[in-house]
Amino acid sequence: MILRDALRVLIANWDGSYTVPSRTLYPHQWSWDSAFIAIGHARWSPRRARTELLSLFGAQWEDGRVPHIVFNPAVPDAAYFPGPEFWATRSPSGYATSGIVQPPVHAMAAWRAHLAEPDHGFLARIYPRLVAQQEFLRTQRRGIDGLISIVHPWESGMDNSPCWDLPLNAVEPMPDGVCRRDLAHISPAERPTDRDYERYIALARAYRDTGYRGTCAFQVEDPLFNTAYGMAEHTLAEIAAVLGHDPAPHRAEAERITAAMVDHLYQDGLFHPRDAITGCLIRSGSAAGLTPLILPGLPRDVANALIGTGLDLFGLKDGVLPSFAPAAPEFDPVRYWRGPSWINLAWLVWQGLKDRRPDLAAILADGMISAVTTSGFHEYFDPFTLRGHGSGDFSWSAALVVDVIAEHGLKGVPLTARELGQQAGARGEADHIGDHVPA
Ligand code: 2M8
Repeated sequence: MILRDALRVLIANWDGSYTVPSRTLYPHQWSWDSAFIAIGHARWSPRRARTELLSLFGAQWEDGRVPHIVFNPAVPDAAYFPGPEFWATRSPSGYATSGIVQPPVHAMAAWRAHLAEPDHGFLARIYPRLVAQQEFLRTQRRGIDGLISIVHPWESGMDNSPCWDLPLNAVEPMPDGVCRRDLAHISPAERPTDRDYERYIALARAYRDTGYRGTCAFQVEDPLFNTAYGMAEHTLAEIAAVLGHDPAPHRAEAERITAAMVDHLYQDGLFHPRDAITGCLIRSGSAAGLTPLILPGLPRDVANALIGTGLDLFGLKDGVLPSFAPAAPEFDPVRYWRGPSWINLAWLVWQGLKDRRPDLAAILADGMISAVTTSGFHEYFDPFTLRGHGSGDFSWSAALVVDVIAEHGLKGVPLTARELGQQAGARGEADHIGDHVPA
């Protein structure tokens, strides 16, 4: 039943060559959403997974950046703010896009699509694009200690995290021209405040006015973003080996970034963001600080300490991972990225625990399944009551739970792709994905 429902969400949110995160709140293509969604698609329709990723990379810029939103021209301007008019830019292929990026989790998704159904042609097509995505980050965002910076909270993917409160204080809010559409769908108690939005817009406007290349008032080295970057290099090494390219430079880069993170972002059992302008660590209780667990080269003592922090501060044993430590004063169980549990964060930490602590990984997998079984495929969940918040029928919640069920199973028994398709009753749909396959 839960699988059938998950696939119903993914099918309903499919737009011909990609999946919208939500029909109401997010009616375009989002970058890291597409990667998480492709990870789910890979379990029941690898073709859909490949198409999802190729369509996103079809809007890649010449400098290698993969924009965080690719706008669908058929969606009215009033449906989402800030829309194409605000960003005022296009990809070389002609798509209206935003000019900022999101965590590069796409190589992981491409590799999973390939493992699900080996396709050399797909890998050969996507590999140079994934390399260019990393190259953009290296050339335009790397600081003196070798860490990658984000220039907007939206680039973290965890937009409203309390971690950004301090660096955002340096940004003058700009109420002019802010036209929130999100509140037409979701209660203000579950979304960022107007003040936060005014700062988001001020920052995005200032970056836009530099031609999306200049320096910004917000520059942060974020553990989740750098983890995604490092993981991308690990995965590119695997892909390079299949394609007959040299994997060694990717491995070396993955090791280098892991060491830089441990040297500069790790303190007292957790990774913290660092303000790249002041050089100060933003000591915080964000669950992003646990995601380096997925890096294979993480020193064992650091991994063990992270697990200890996961148990002490984030209640890992309860199976539901809050996005922010509940004991922290900024914690809010229902406001976007300030405490609720998100399936993508839990999924990343689950990946990091599978080899290191299979017992805890199993608890987390059951917790993800239990959240969606209790409340449906919500965008986020109150970590104590499991009540759903934000958008309903949210694509990555559905997609990643498909992945969890495929591997961990329902009641701990994994499913084969065939069983999964049969249970979901959607194989037919999987093969009919529409005509719009990216060139
Ligand atoms: C949220 O972000 C967008 C801006 O990019 C928004 O609030 O309008 C975040 O949760 C982000 O991580 C996610 O990619 C996006 C679409 O699901 O929504």
